[in-house]
Amino acid sequence: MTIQKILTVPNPVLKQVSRPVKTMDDQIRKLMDDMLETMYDAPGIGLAAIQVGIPLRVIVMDLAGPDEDPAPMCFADPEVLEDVEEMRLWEEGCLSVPDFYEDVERPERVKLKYMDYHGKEVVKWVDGLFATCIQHEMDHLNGVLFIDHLSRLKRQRAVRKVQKAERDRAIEAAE
Ligand code: K2U
Ligand code: ZN
Repeated sequence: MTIQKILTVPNPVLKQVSRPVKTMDDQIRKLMDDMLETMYDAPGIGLAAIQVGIPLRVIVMDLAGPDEDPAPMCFADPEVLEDVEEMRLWEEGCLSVPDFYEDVERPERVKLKYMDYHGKEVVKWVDGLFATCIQHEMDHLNGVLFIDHLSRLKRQRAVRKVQKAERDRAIEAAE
């Protein structure tokens, strides 16, 4: 398995709309395996394929706590079939917008349809952190970042903060 580089804002690749997988095969499973290794290394609890530069509708997640056994989940071509009116506020972060966190409101439950690691179709309702995270990741598949749900001022602050941190790292590395 291979750890991939995670793209960060303002990389325009992150704004691309990803293509459907349609059928599961070993190449997609290898991508999912690499994404899981990349996510655990970051560390994070979710990752969309576009974040490692692959414009395919593939997501991996693991919501297990630090004292629990890993519980990796893989999703291909996920769709939200239904959601609820009740909204939930959650302080979100993103591996493509490092060290920036802001509250985002999303439907607290969604009915999800997707193809699993073995190509089986799954339909189920999810809620809590699962609902928040899968909606955050599905936004990535449509070229949308969580900062796109914020005011322009907050979004600009986030991008400037990431760019400054990357400049400072480059200067430190050159010294
Ligand atoms: O898309 C990503 O970069 C993965 C996010 C997933 C996430 C976003 C919002 C809310 C929950 C999860 C990263 O895992 S960000 C790191 C993180 C971890 C736990 C809770 C919040 C953020
Ligand atoms: Zn993200």
